[in-house]
Amino acid sequence: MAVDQIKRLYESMPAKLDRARKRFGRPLTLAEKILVSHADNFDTQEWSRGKAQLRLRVDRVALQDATGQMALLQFMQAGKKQVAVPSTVHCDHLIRAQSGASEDMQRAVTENNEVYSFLHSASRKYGIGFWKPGAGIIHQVVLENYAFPGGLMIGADSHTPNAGGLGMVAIGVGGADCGEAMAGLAWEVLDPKLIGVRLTGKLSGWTSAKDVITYLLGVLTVKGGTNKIVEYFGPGAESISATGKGTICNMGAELGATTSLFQFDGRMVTYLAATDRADIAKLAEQHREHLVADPEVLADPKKYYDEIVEIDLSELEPHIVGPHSPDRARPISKLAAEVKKEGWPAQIKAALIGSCTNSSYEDMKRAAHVAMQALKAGLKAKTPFLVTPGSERIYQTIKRDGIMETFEKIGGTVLANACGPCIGQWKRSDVGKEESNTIVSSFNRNFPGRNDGSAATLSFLTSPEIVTALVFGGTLEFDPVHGTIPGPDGKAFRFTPPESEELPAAGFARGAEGFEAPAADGDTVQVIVSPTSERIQLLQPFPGWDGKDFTELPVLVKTKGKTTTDHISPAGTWLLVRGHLDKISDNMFLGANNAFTGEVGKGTNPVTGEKSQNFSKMARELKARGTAWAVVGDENYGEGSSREHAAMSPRYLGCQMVIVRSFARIHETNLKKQGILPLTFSKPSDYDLVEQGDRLSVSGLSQLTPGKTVTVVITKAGGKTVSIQCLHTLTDEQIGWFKAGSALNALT
Ligand code: MIC
Ligand code: SF4
Repeated sequence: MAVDQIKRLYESMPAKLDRARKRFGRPLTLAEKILVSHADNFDTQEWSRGKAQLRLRVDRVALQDATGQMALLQFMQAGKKQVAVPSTVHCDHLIRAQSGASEDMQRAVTENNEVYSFLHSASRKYGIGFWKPGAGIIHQVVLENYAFPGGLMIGADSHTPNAGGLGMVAIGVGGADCGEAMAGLAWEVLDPKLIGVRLTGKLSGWTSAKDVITYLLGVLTVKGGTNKIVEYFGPGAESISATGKGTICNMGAELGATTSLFQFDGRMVTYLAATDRADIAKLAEQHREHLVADPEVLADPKKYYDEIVEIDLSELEPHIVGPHSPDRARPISKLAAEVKKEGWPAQIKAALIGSCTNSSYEDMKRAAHVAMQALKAGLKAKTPFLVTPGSERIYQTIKRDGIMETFEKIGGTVLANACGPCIGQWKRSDVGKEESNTIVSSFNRNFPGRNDGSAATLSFLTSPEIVTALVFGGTLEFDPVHGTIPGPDGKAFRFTPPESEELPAAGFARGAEGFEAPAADGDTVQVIVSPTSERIQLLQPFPGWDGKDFTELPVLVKTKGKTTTDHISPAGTWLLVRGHLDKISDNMFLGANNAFTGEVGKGTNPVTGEKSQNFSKMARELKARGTAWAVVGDENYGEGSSREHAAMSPRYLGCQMVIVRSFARIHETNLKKQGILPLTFSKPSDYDLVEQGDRLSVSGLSQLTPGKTVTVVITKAGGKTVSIQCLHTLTDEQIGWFKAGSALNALT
């Protein structure tokens, strides 16, 4: 964003903040300052944490190549000539990691040609900045180029909060939200509650930023942040670099949080200056008081945040989380005992560092410091080691500074600057599909099947430096912080804590940055989509609601336990058809645990009785008969990715209603946007009432009213009925989306 736009924002803040202080009758937190300064209309806006729906004006929109396809296809349906806010597209998710950066890149460009041509031509036409494949991972590139203190951004990716490391409110959303903001509409979000995290002490030794968030995940769990903003403050914050703050905010997505952010400080100034934005740093310094919480708030936080967590960084031990959920946390010193108790395979089959969460210069340098110690001691790697740099800038810099050479000397493979193994774009041949095995990484997600498509892989997450040390232990039973491993001379070898400067002393090296500006005259550009494309399918609007109540909808699937968007719409090879709704719908619920039969991805057809049928096949059969259906789900349903395919595929194949114990924020909105009715059981135990073969009815849909419960009648196989109460969070406007068939239909 141009400096003068930021200047205008900062200059407009004092008056807006004063009005807010008067209206609320109290001082403001930083998150509140940013939300208030981006209100579409402060005067008519209702403010009530956890209750009001905020209408905001965003400063930026960021898209990546997997979710961005649907976002652009939806934006195109709005019929606008240009995007209304600065926007960028980043080609990062579609690059498959197989044999190292240069071959992987070449293969990706050929394989994904159709998709890249679509994204590229659409970007050129509509005024969107285009970051080519190889330029880097969306969140790292955004942090290096666009994030700024006090800004508001949305992105079609759940880890958009990474930019909170520079004091920005950056929120992950579905593609439809992005499409609408790009079309010039105000963007809506539930007024979040606020968790204040007060940091004291200092990071030092082995403890790194990653441990702040892995520890917090253990405290708050994967649903502890739902519809909340996590705001960090306190004297300990200055001991964390801006990129370290980015790591913490990035992985705050795993708390289900709306976003996370830090108060503006000197570490942000340093980072902005190092990434060629000294002008923005100066401007922010001039407006510092508006980019931090009010002093009264910081002096007595309990009074102003809904919840407070205190973390003493000096006492914090390095943590490791997993397997299968990022909130399964413990200090690294407690891992070995748990591995034994649980019978998990202790041998580590692969160690991976990088990803959007942990690929700063500091991360790479600390990992290299550990690797150097091992090299000096003559230790041999016991585990394959894969490195994904976050951006071309990081890649060129670690190459210049010899860090890459160190990684290569320990047998490491440097992959393309892309998501790769983090999103299942990893062609692995060392273990069989069903073979139970263990991997460690510095990524942010570890759901079953996430990295290599195999649910038998147990994935643990920790800091890059701990991952690197584990390469030499080769086992989860090694604690690099307190333990030793045998050196080549037979003597016990102990690592010393990693050291690194925060930023490259010689500045960042530059390479092929990979940015392409939009065309000067978009009218001359045509968006390239072949009518016979196997990868991109132009969207047809979903039909509007027929005005009828739901009568005896069969339950296609009742999911048990964790149902992330990776369970509903898996990634990996399915990324190839993210722009083709019909084709991708074949993956629907492939990873879901069936509560009725215990199967994964399959169930009994509620109409024909056919057993062990794949859910998408079942749904297609029901659709062909004109039978709409419903889904029943468990806690935190739709956790994880922002991919709206997890809502669009069900909608496309005939789903009308999803009833769950609780929803993850982004997914609930995605369901609303696509015209599905999302309900929660008002008594969570009513989940247990739904059995195989039951049918669900809802009457009075034309009187759907915000805040009013809905009665759902369960008809049992024998004809007996049970009535239960369900809640919904639809606003009047969102009820309009349901009636129109989708948010987009309501708009056009
Ligand atoms: C993820 O980390 O799960 C992803 C892949 O980046 C997703 C986006 C996607 O599914 O394309 C996300 O986090 O939103
Ligand atoms: Fe890419 Fe992984 Fe980051 Fe998602 S979490 S943006 S897949 S690197």
